[in-house]
Amino acid sequence: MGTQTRGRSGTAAKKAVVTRKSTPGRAASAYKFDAAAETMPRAEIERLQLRRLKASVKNACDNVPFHRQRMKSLGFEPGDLKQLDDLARLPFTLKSDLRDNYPFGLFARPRTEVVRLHASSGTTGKPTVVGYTAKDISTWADLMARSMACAGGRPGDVIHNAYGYGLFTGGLGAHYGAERLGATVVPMSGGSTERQIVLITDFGARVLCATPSYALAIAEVAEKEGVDLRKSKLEIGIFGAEPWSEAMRREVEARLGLKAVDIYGLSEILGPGVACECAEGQAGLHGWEDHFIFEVIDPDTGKRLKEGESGELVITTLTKEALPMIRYRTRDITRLSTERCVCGRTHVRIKRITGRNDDMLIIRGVNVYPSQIEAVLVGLPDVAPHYQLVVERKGSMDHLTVEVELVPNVVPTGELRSIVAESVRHHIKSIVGVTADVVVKEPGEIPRSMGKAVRVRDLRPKLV
Ligand code: DLL
Repeated sequence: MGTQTRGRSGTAAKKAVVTRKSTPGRAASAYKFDAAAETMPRAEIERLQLRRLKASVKNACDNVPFHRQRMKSLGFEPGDLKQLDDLARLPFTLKSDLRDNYPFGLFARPRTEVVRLHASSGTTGKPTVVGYTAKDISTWADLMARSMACAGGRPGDVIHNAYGYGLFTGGLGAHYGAERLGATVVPMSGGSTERQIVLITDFGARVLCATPSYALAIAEVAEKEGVDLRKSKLEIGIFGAEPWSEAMRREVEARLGLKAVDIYGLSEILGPGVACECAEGQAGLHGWEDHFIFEVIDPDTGKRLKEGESGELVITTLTKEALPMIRYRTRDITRLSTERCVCGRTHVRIKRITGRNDDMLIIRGVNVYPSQIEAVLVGLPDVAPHYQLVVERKGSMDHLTVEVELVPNVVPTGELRSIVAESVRHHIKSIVGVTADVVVKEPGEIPRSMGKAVRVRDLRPKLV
């Protein structure tokens, strides 16, 4: 599949892939499209999932006291898994379970078999630590290569990787995936934006990997420097690690002259490559069901929701050795769809993640996700697509201020500022339904991110 097959049927896609396999001069290990895995009929996916689920639950039960005790207290044994629905009998795993078992308590392999650790930044308490065996790293590389190919990447591409390297899974995840794809990876990491632009141009990158907010920052700096990245070789952006809107997709596509594809993942499950959009459809991320089971639950009751209903995504790993996860509550809000995709892949689609449970602001009773505000702002005249939401407590009420920025090429008169402020206020009220103050800032005043953007400054007193 990939860009060669854009808009074609699944069968045509397979043909294109066969051609790609035999291209001379490519590394013998270069990624090969696995039609058997990616276009498997649903009944076959479910048979495979049940077989792998039994093994994964057994791995957790045999090797992780935390899981064993929980199953024992329910009188549940791995052998009780007779059908996929039996998974719903098992309890959820929470981020706090990882913290409570810090650092290696949920590992199902001795530390000596763990070849890599990653960890969250730990801004709230202890970091969450995740570990991988050599086989896990290889599975991750396979799934990232599959995701990149799904996004339109091809063996032989130059892939410019601006995800941060280090404990964050973005950099190394994309790196190993690009190598497994058979591409030439530029391990740039985040930052040094001027240099990013020089190397994207000079090395002829076809694919850019970055958070969408950083991709936009790259576009902005390039425009300031008079470099037109739309004329570069860039064709595909593989963007993720933070919520972003359709409006933002159109904005980045227009400013970088590429097709922007959404990629999803989280450290606790794997890192990037848990799910990825296809270039053909750009309509939801294919969740790789041969390695994971996806459920959507009502975050309040924990009940499983029907296909198409919006709720919290819960993921169970099927093939992870070092850190098997059973019904992990991601906090991410989305919907699932098993509707057939134009690309021919049969794996479930995870619709755009609108935000996290814990990012949701409740302003005077109205639920507000930053991505909803983003969708309003992007595209409004004279407003740049950079913003922050400031939440304060005024008396007993929460109060929202939206900080926006003027585009660079306007004269920032007082009159223009008040017209922009009024227009933003009006659109937020009528589309999102919340009343907000609007502060209009100078171009460049809203902080830019090199990784995940900080969209909310919550100044409310912390509850103790
Ligand atoms: O952000 C992994 C990743 C790296 C994904 C690069 C894609 C690209 P964590 O740092 O553990 O891992 O953060 C995971 O980020 O639970 C979501 O809340 C959010 N997130 C990740 N991808 C998306 C996306 C990486 N495409 C958390 N859309 C997840 C919305 C996303 N949110």
